[in-house]
Amino acid sequence: MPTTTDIEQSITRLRAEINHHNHQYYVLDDPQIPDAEYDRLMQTLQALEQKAPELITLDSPTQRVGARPLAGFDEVPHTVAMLSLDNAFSEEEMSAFDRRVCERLEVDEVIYCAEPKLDGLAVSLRYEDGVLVRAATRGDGRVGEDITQNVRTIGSIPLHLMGDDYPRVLEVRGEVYMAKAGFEALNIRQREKGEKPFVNPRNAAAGSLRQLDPKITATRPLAIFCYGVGAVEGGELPASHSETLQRLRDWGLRISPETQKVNGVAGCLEYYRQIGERRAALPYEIDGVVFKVDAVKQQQALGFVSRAPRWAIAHKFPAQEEMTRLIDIDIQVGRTGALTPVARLEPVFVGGVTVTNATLHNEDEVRRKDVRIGDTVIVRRAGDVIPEVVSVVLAHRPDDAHSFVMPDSCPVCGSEVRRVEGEAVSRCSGGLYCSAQRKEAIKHFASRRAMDIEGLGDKLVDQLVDKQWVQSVADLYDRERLSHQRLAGMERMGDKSADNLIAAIDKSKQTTLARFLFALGIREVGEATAQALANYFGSLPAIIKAYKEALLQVPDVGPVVADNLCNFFHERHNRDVILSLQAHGVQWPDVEAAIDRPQPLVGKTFVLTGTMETMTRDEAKTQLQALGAKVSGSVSKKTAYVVVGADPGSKRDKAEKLGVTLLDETAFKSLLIEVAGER
Ligand code: 5U1
Repeated sequence: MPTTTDIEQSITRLRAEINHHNHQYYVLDDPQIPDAEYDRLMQTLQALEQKAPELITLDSPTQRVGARPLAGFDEVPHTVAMLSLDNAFSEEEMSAFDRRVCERLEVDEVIYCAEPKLDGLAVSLRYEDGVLVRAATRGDGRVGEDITQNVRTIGSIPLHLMGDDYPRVLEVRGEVYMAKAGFEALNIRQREKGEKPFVNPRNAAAGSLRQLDPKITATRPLAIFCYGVGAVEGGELPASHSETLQRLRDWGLRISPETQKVNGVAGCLEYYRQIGERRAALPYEIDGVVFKVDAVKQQQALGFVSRAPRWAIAHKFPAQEEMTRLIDIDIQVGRTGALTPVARLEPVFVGGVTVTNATLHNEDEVRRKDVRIGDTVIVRRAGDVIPEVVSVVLAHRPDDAHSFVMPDSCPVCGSEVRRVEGEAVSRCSGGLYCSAQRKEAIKHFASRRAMDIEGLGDKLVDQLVDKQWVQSVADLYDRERLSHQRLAGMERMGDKSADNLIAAIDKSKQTTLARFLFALGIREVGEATAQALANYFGSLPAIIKAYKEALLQVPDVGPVVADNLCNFFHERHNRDVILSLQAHGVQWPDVEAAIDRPQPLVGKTFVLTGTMETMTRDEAKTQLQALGAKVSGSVSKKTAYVVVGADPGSKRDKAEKLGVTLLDETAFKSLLIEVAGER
């Protein structure tokens, strides 16, 4: 009879052996034993674990599938935001990106780390003490969904990191994708089962990860390439991105074999050309190449704008184009009343999806391209952007093709259509009288980055407005208008969906000032501007009361946005909606207003040059601005101080010539502490 210690030893040995073969097969693509032998090892381990179930651990290779189906996905806040990437669509845009990077870093050439951009789904994997404890989708970048159960079924994702020198907490970021062959095979199985095939590998990957039953995910041929890190605690990573990827590889994570360091923009363009040539032969779909500044210090000096880092870019492959017939041109009325001509097309498959509508942008564009109803047109789709009509194939123009005329009254509400001199856009003048504008305003209000009302989709909003149950965003919170009974009786709803929607609406009542401002849908007030307004004024009454001159003091607010804000809050109707929302319990905490804080550095201009050890340039800038200073990009006689980090550029020399005071990092930090103390 084998003793418990014998069993324990066998289990440990078998797990190590299986993990090794898993890594060889899924990560290195270099299997060392036949499948039958691997299956035998697994069966032996399963049998031993059945004999000693107390020895089963979460990271055992037998535990990849097994959990029961979920009722839904929990939310996971990302400790370090999951960023998105800016795009470049041409060599000129790539060169402009590289110029910006070099200018900011004050260097002549930068080393980049290049890798293909896969068309899949971004995920974050959290390892604690080497064990995979959580996997999440990107979501809105700040909060994602918990897909741990499903991710555990993916063979190329280790349940336990290899080696022993990994940080105590390590969040790994990567793209889960489905290879071309796996996608074809899956679609054959789908058709055989009488189920709908997937349109493209990306949709198949996303659909597979969003399965509530991990047993289904386990049957899907998913894989991962890891491309970065999020939170790191209890350990340090190397000083460059390329070395970090090598460490991830050492810990058993799958990294693209195409990853390569390149020199300057010339190196980037050459890499892009070479991958482009091999694109069709690659076993997975890619939609471009990602370039990242390799040195972590330089990444820190460059910092971020909004949701994307300044140190990375996706150079996309050219958009895909197809020919089809334009059946008609409809008018879409947007949130701000803008009328957009939309081409209704004979369905055409472009870049992996079937396209039936494409934007024509505005009246001038229709005229410039001479697009007529009945024409054969070229349709383009680039990445995730809305498909557009690029041009007309004149040789195919039929005799009865006829021109498009912008209507002079709104097709939805009949109000007069106006076009302001010098603007390309025609607008419905109906404002919130127009049900189309109301619908769009409500969709924007409920959207994820605004009030984040889950389950209030576009179709539901259309129905609620058409039934006249919801006339303004405040009506969403009115339980008489939006009763459980009414909601449950709607198309594709029921008791449970109605309950969930009401709970989501109630949850949205606790929000932030920035989200609320953004949700109001004031023209040209995007997320960043809403955040800047909230930081500067701290409360909604202060913003409503502010004159144009005060609004212009807010970073990023120019005369047009200031006018839009004044006009919006001047409207009685808008103020009533805000009051009604607050009366229904919508609330947010006030924040400390920048204007209330003393600003000891008002009137002083700083210039930052070189790389600091303990803070990024963006952090230094934010601190200086909070103290009232202006931060400029160039040195002049008016500059009060030039802050000099490591490897400074020509700004330091210029400052010396002009006799401007130079501060090294230590002196700069002392100054910050000193003036902050004065507040
Ligand atoms: N290959 C790759 N894809 N991708 C996507 N690298 C990469 N990096 C990303 C994203 C969103 O973001 C980091 C630059 C933060």
